[in-house]
Amino acid sequence: MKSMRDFIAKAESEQLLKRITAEVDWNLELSHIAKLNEEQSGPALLFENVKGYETPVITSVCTTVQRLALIMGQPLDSTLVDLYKEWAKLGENLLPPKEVDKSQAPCKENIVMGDDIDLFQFPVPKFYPLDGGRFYGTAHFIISKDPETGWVNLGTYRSQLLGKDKIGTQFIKGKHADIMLKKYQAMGKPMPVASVVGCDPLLFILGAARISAFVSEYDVCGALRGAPVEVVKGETVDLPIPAHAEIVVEGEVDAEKFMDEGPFGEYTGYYSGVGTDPRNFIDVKCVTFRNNPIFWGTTVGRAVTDTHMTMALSYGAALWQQLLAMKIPGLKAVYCPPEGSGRFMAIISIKQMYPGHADQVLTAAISTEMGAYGLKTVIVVDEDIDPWDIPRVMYAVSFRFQPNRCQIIKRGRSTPLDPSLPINARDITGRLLMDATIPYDWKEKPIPIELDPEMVKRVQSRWSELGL
Ligand SMILES: Cc1cc2nc3c(=O)[nH]c(=O)nc-3n(C[C@H](O)[C@H](O)[C@H](O)COP(=O)(O)O)c2cc1C
Ligand SMILES: [Mn+2]
Repeated sequence: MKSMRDFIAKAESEQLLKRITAEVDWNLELSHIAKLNEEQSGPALLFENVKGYETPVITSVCTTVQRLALIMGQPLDSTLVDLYKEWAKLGENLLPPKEVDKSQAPCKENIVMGDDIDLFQFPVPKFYPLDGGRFYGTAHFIISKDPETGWVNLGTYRSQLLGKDKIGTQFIKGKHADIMLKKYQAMGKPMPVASVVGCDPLLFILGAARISAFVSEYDVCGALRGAPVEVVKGETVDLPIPAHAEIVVEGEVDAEKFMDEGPFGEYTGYYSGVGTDPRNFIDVKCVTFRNNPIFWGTTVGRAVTDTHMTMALSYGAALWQQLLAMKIPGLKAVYCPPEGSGRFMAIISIKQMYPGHADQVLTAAISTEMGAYGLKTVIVVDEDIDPWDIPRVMYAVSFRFQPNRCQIIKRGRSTPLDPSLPINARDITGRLLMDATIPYDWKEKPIPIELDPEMVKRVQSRWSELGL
């Protein structure tokens, strides 16, 4: 799968995509159809008739585990945990992108520069009534390059449409684009960037994934696909661009220039602040797009919908991979529930092998790249509990967990989006480490109640006789 068009063809042949031919308004209507559709785990939607526009809009690409499996090229009956394991296995063999000639890059079919640029030519949706405007970049990512090392980063940071050649940015502190932007600022230069809308969906998933610093998401995509991503040089920026992208915006971000941005209905189900804030923006210098481009959006807002599933896959896979890399024995599985956007809670099952093993896993989880940012609650369970089997996890939390053995970490890196913290004090979060295992070091363990196997057989053979 190299492009959004490949995804559409595959999803359609598996009946996982629906074309909407009726006219739909970009102003709230489109997002509300997508949101309600996603709440029912509905199909990917290709809106072919957006009021006032020729360009179609696709939404709900990542909403179900089945479609995540399709994107990853895995069997359609895979579970999220299967996908984490596959990701961790394939993700080891980083494969850099391959540069292709412009003639082989459909993203260059149309090139618009300077005064001719008008981003209002695309059917950019407005998602929720209190949103500050239309959001151009939701299912997109921003490409930037570290000025010192050349490391190329792909990061999904929302972008509001602020003018015909201006889109907002919100690089949260410590995100890779933020780290890079500060370096350009120190050099007194704006940062060249490119935003990509519409591409191999795996690239977007990786844009939103917590891949370690200094690693390019392009190389991870190559690893997961088993084939390098085909990239082409930007027209005005020295950045590799996915050759099969639908719409590419090239421009620069000046760390010292601001425009009013937001608010935006975030994946926490709340607004990230109380109103508009001054934020950096992309001054757009060039737009390139395919013939008949396809615009892509993801509904954010209240869980569980498209963004939450995207994050449940990439955050869970990253946590699993990063824990494996620590070479802790006995790890069985990890589950990051989509209800927590895959990022606020993790459940880990282990086969305990020594005293303190469960504690080691708990503290390891919050020390991974993924866990060190915003993960608030970690639960470790014994191997007889599947971490995705929430009723069984509740059983373990009820009958094996003991509050006197839990640990509260008072300070850790937070996300400014966490609505459980006051709006002006969201830099630092606490963390809860819950050991819901039977302690390894207990000499006398609770004796489980077993049924008598002979009697079970006998009763089963009499089942219909008993009228059951
Ligand atoms: C739809 C969507 C919107 C997002 N918006 C932002 C945002 O505005 N700012 C931000 O810092 N992270 C945002 N994120 C989360 C980042 O994509 C995520 O933290 C990712 O790891 C950033 O890339 P990086 O690790 O290379 O910095 C968003 C994720 C999704 C799926
Ligand atoms: Mn990154």
